[in-house]
Amino acid sequence: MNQGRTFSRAIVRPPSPNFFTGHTTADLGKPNYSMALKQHAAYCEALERCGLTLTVLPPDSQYPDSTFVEDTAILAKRCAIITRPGADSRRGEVGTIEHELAKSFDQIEKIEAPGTVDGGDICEAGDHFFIGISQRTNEVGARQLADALGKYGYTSEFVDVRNVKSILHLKSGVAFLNDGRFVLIDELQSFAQFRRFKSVRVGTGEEYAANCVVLNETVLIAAGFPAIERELTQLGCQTISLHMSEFQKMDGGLSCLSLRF
Ligand code: CIR
Repeated sequence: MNQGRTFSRAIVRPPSPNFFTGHTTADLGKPNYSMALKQHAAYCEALERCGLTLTVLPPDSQYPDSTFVEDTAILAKRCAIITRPGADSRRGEVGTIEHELAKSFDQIEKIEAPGTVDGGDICEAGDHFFIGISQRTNEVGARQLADALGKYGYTSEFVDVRNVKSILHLKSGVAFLNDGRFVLIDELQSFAQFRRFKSVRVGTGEEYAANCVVLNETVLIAAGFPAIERELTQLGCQTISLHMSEFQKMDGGLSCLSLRF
């Protein structure tokens, strides 16, 4: 498997002042809004350093979780798929995203009720996609997504993470590196879907850092997790580490703050 994908653009949306009212299972306290804005700005700057041109949507207080744009779409090279987020309160987030994506994608598919899919459950690995079935992505949605991807020549397989209590989405615990390796939390190491690949193990206490983002020649990684960062560097990855504390408080990782294509 060789990802070989070049990214040139991303859509982001800074958090709105009420983003602390969004969904969370983390017990890390209330996010500090001005710090969240600073962390988001640094994130945007890192995307630009990786060569991406950004579309910055205005904060949307109607949807407190709307800064987590990744959950609203799956952007493959040959098509975009608009999701139907698993949380009721997030369903309306897809409207502006679809409008935005119509400017760049000729082929747009949609997940329909009763299917639900959150983009955070979808791990792209070249022309193959791992589709997490989670508390947010249901089997109907996963099947619709697999069919939609299949229309464009992509293959996929399901990974049921409903019993992996430490993660909200599949990608909270896995990332695909360009060289065909997976970054994996311990609980996913034994999954048959990943056993056939080389992996980088994320140790105890560093699980949050499994959600890293490969962008062209660079890997974005959450700051404060030295063991995994050292390991990636030793594998030859060029890394940029970013402070994510305020988004972590709302169950958000690095990947969920952008839609990259
Ligand atoms: C939610 O629970 O929906 C948001 N507070 C966090 C979403 C994180 N999204 C992601 O990891 N892709």
